[in-house]
Amino acid sequence: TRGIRTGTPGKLMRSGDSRRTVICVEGNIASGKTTCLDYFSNTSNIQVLTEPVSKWRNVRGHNLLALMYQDPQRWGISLQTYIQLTMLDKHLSATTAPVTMMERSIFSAKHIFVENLYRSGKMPEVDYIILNEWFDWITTNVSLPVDLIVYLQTSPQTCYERLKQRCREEEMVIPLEYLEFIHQLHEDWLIKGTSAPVPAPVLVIPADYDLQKMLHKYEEHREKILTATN
Ligand code: DGT
Repeated sequence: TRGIRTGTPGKLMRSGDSRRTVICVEGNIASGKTTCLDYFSNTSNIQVLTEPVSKWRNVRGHNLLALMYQDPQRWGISLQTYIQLTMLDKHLSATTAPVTMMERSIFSAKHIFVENLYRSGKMPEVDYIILNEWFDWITTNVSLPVDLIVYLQTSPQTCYERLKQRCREEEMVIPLEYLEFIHQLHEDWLIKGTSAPVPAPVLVIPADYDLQKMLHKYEEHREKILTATN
């Protein structure tokens, strides 16, 4: 049950929302978000919400993610509309733990991926306008609080190598330039602050290291992440 009600500044919000802390983990494709979430999922009091990629790969039998990579002009708006819905659902999902850690957010879906499709000429202007209007409506009328963004900062080259290693079928068509573009959009948004409003303070964790070193980094940052939100 969602328990949505109208909250004080007139926005729709989850009931009991005020006590919940929300952390979003952001970063390029294959930057290691899943490893980060896995690490924190072993911490009591934290509930981890992974990205609903499996839903995007199977919309009643349709692999929307694969369709988007094959023909972004045609399928970009379908995927982004669906991602926006699944992300909204995650932001509003009722969790019992005091801290919720999410993989990505409705904000990066818009500020990174929709922007990327539009700016690289792969999304018609009218599709972009419709997605913007939806995003603006949602963020104006629904309370989507975020308390901290953990940005896993990688080089596009590292992501490219990890991407090739993991061999996710849909992603085999992704060239290095795509990851460079996505990287730049993250930097503009979360580091330079030149593209779109950032919904929360940003903690940057350099994430080009191997798994063992990354686990140490998370150990090192653990307290900071948990207390930065108090
Ligand atoms: P990780 O653990 O850092 O390796 O994370 P990934 O790569 O499993 O997860 P993520 O979010 O980088 O992306 C999964 C796939 O979905 C990847 O092919 C990129 C794609 N994707 C994620 N969000 C969006 C979006 O809003 N729009 C588009 N077009 N693609 C997206």
